[in-house]
Amino acid sequence: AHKFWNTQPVPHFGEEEPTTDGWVEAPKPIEELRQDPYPLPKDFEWASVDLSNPNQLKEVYELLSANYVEDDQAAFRFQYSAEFLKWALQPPGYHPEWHVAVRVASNKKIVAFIAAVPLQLRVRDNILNASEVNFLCIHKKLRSKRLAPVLIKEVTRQCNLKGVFQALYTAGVLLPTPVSTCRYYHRCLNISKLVNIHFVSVPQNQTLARMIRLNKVPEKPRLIEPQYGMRELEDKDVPEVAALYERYMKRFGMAIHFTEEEVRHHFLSGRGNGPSVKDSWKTPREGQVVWSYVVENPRTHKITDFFSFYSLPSTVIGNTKHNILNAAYLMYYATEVAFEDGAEESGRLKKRLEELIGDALVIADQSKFDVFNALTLMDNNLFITDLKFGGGDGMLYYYLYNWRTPLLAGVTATGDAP
Ligand code: YNC
Ligand code: MG
Repeated sequence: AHKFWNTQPVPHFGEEEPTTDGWVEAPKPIEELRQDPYPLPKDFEWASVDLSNPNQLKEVYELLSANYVEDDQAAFRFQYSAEFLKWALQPPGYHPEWHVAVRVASNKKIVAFIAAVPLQLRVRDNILNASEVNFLCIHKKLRSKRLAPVLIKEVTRQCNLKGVFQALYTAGVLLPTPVSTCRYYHRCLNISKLVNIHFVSVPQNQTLARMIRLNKVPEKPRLIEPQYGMRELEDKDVPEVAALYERYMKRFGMAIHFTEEEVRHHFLSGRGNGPSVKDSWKTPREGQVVWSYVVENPRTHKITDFFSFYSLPSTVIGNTKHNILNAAYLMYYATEVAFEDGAEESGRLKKRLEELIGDALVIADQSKFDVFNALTLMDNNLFITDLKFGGGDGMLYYYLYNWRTPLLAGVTATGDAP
């Protein structure tokens, strides 16, 4: 088993859990690296994709729409929007060479893809100049031909050529060897649609009407009232939010470090076109990928909290009434309200996170999302039960390439997104 992964610089199954952190394989000087691309089966060729070119963006979008990740029952398939792909794959400092495609030599059709983006990753006390690898996809007609290892080796070579020897990646499948394991949780918003598409079913001892009533969320976010000071994130908030993010992430064993420029990209640039409207929580913008809110203390004008979520629809496979499941995914958040006067008292953080994420649910509901998803990472375990999230079937495993570390309890990287 694992003919490919056994050859890679990752901890293998059956090895003892590491007690210290460090690379598996030493970094190599550039001149010692392989200079030419790995060979592909005949009839195929490598291409780097320029996602700034609308035609090439559309080609990747179409490959993924038809061939990317499905659940175990093949009922739903991720349908990343073109705007999402640009946002996720063109962060500050991105390299076009890391957007790797395989084309059919004769007709130039894209049949496989893998992408990496640069990031600074903190694992315990070490800051790594790493990449995040995502969107590995092979056309359904070319599966099980050992093409995936070739794509992985080629993107690794491209990372190495830029001096990057470590990577973060997540997958729904178990491979050697996760540093953390998370479960997906789902907060149902549009019950009748979710029942119709068999995302959930009405339990034996319940009725649809009762289920709808139990899952109803308020019509207006609580913290939007002026005395609390919640509003949409604005450009002027970026330095303060970056600092707040950094302080909160110290709680976890692994976190992505964001520069101010990266905060601007991840929390603001994905927000679509159109002005910041006063009641933006009711109406999403055209092409909006990310929703970001802050709480500004009305007295001190300090930003005390923020939260964000992104839109990732899925295709509903084989349903005649609904073909799209509109899902929101919890991204990053931070709060200092529970810590204001010294040490956190038990229960205060839980209460504050329930207020913040409770309002995120209201905003997502107003923006017509059917479901709001979260993973068991960061401090999510504090609020998922009381905010009525239910455990899903899906798992998400977190992996590090060429880096050993003892098992991590709380991770902060957020799933199938940057
Ligand atoms: C997977 N998801 O185990 P062994 S997640 C990594 N991630 O190798 P073949 C995977 N490896 O076990 P197929 C993988 N899935 O024999 C399978 N593998 O050692 C391994 N699905 O290759 C597998 N996207 O080509 C086996 O398999 C080998 O034709 C078999 O292709 C696989 O993006 C796949 O789920 C997933 O498109 C491409 O099934 C295909 O089945 C597909 O015969 C639907 O491959 C879409 C899907 C995966 C989403 C993701 C993260 C990818 C991380 C890749 C690893 C990166 C390492 C770091 C590199 C940079 C380093 C630096 C610096
Ligand atoms: Mg294959």
